[in-house]
Amino acid sequence: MTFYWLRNPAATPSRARGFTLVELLMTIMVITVLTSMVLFAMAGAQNTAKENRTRAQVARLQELVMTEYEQYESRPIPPLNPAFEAAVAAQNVATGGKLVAQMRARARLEAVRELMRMEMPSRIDDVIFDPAVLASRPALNQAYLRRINSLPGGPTSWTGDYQQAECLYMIISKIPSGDVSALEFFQQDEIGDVDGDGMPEILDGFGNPIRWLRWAPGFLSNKQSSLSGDGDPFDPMGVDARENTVLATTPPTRLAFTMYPVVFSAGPDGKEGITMDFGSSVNYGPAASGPPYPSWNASLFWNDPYRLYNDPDNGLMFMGTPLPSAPNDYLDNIDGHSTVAR
Ligand SMILES: [Ca+2]
Ligand SMILES: [Ca+2]
Ligand SMILES: [Ca+2]
Repeated sequence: MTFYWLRNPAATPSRARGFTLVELLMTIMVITVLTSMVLFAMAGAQNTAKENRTRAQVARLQELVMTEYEQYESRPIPPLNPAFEAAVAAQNVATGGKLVAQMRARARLEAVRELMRMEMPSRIDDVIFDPAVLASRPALNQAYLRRINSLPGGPTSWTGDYQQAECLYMIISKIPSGDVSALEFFQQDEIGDVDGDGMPEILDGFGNPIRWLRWAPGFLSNKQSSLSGDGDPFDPMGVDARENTVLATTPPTRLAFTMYPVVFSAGPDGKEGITMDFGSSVNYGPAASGPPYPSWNASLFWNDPYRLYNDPDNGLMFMGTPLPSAPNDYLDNIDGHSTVAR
């Protein structure tokens, strides 16, 4: 039996129907939403990777500076400036010779603070200012000076931008690790010179210089607080008058307390949002405007861990204090106090 297909014009199927405009628009919308979801997820993953990398870098740097910092508790003191020694002796005479041990402790404390300032700098002035307590510049500080002096544009071509990061780089470059420096722990692409002044910085996952503050009394964390009740471990005899000055807050605030250096990244937003040594030395508040600075010599102020910075926008501030003028900038920072357990 044979069937013949009879052409019936009425039965001819119409050409495959196209998409209507609404369907097309719906399809485009769905594709757009899916694409943006994928892109968003990818960007999120990239940001997480950058954050993780930064966290690891900050933790490593924090460990390195903590190891150096802790050594100063038992650091032998080099010869002192004769003028400083004479001032110590005069004080001892004035107290009837009864405070010899305290005076020695005082001299040691001032010397240790100056060693830290010159060997673990976090600002340009820390490196270049003359010693006031020590008889001469420590060898490590002289090495830093040689580096600055060898800049193609001379020592003054070292700019204040990222100075905390540039100091951190110099410190790490001089920490020995076997036959090489601790800088070898870092890849080539982790080192840069964002401000192009010839002084390198270690860069975080977002490409911004990783900074540090040796002393940051305004930086409150799970590790350090003026409310903690812990005294300065470098001043076991409490010879800094502030060691015994406690403000009647609840709980009581100490003017001298245990501080830890803090290494930090400005985070994804690239803004640090805390008080640092932004400006020149004239911006620092001396004893009169800060907490009482017990000193035989006003220039010892440069070695004062609790010195104040006169911020043009925010007034007198302790280093490390979140900036009231930009209260959200510090929130995404990645700091060594929260990345390191010790
Ligand atoms: Ca610079
Ligand atoms: Ca630089
Ligand atoms: Ca930030």
